[in-house]
Amino acid sequence: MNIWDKTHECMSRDELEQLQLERLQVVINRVYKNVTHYRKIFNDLGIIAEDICSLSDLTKLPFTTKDDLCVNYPYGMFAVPLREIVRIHSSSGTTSKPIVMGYTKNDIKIWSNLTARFMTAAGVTHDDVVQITFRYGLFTGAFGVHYGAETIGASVIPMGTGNTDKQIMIMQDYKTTALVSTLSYALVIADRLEQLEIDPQSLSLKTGLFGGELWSEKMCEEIENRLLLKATDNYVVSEVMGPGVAGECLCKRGMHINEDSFIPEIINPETGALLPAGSEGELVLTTLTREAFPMIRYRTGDISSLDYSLCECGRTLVRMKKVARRSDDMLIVKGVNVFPSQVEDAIFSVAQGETPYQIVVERKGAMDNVEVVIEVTDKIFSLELQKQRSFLEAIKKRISSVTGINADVRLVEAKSLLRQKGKISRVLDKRKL
Ligand code: DLL
Repeated sequence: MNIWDKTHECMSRDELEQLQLERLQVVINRVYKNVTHYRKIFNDLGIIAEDICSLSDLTKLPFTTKDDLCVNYPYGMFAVPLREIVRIHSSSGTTSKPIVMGYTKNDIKIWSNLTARFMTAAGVTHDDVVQITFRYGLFTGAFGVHYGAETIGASVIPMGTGNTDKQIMIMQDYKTTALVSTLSYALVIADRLEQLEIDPQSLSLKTGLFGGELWSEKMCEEIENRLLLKATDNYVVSEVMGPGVAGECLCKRGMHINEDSFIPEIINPETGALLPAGSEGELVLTTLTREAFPMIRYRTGDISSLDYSLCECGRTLVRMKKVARRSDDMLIVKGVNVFPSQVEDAIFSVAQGETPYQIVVERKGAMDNVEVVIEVTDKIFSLELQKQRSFLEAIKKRISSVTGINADVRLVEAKSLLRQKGKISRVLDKRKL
């Protein structure tokens, strides 16, 4: 089994912790000097950089949340001037404004190498032809993996999303060996291959790198059998970097976290208390190598646990279990993060006030489907049919522009949505993940 960076992926725990502490102290000094948000919080709490003498002192520091990042939109959390930023990405915030992440030249270099690590761990080499079906653009997914694959020396096909028939044609003709996608999109490809009566044996696929969303062992087996490849999971958090935070090796006993770049902690999501090794709780990450956008104790909202036992692959990096669920109400729909609050804002802004609604998420075949069901109110009822249609269309457009997903929007009779203690639950997630 190949290892991309033996020095950092196979360090003894003592060496690793020494490196983490040195890097952490540098980060603390930098954010204090350069990021007003952190300077203010540290001053309020009376924390000085010298207070951080050991890794366990990390718990003295405050958490960073998505809301902190939203408040500091767009560039407030940057630790370098804009002229040093060479790339800007964004991810969904809890409000209608996204979170904006910046990268220096060096950040991109480090990111590419961290991504190269999990791709190598999944079996990718310079002999591979890598087809990337993530969306290119503001999302971190496609570019992160793209640069990682190029760093390895593989041949990259930057397909982007959609157009499944063309994806399949290219997969056949260009002899794709490694497929980068969400697992649900890989299932769509498998369904289409069946419809077109294309035998997967006739393809050259060997490796599937599936990140960005929750998937079960059962789904993994299904895709391995249908596409005849080895599937591994990898974990993406844009706020701390993008893809390359953690990824499975072929032993598939959890995703190795790149601990020389991120310190992981598991906390009780209710109290914020640090939990002992092996406990299930919310994953918190502190970046150690990000120059432009350092993050101290970032609350990912993902529930997982850490396994420090040694892995047969030879990597000493801790493994995080597959994400079990979210600690908040964030939905992941076709790999896109959606907060119910964003959808609610979209509905209320078009309706010019509160109106009863429910978000219904289902899986239709392999794909997620979102429907927003809105109860007819007197105000809506009084609109003529044409105006009702434009009203629904305007909500659909607004949801799409804020969240990036296409939802079906329809009206239902007044008082027809199920109420519990007089309240409609905002989300009905019917998917069995
Ligand atoms: O955009 C994730 C993505 C990448 C989607 C590529 C599609 C294609 P973020 O918007 O930063 O990144 O979303 C990060 O996605 O906190 C988890 O809740 C979830 N997530 C990421 N990887 C996994 C995974 C994209 N392997 C959020 N398993 C994270 C389960 C995952 N959930």
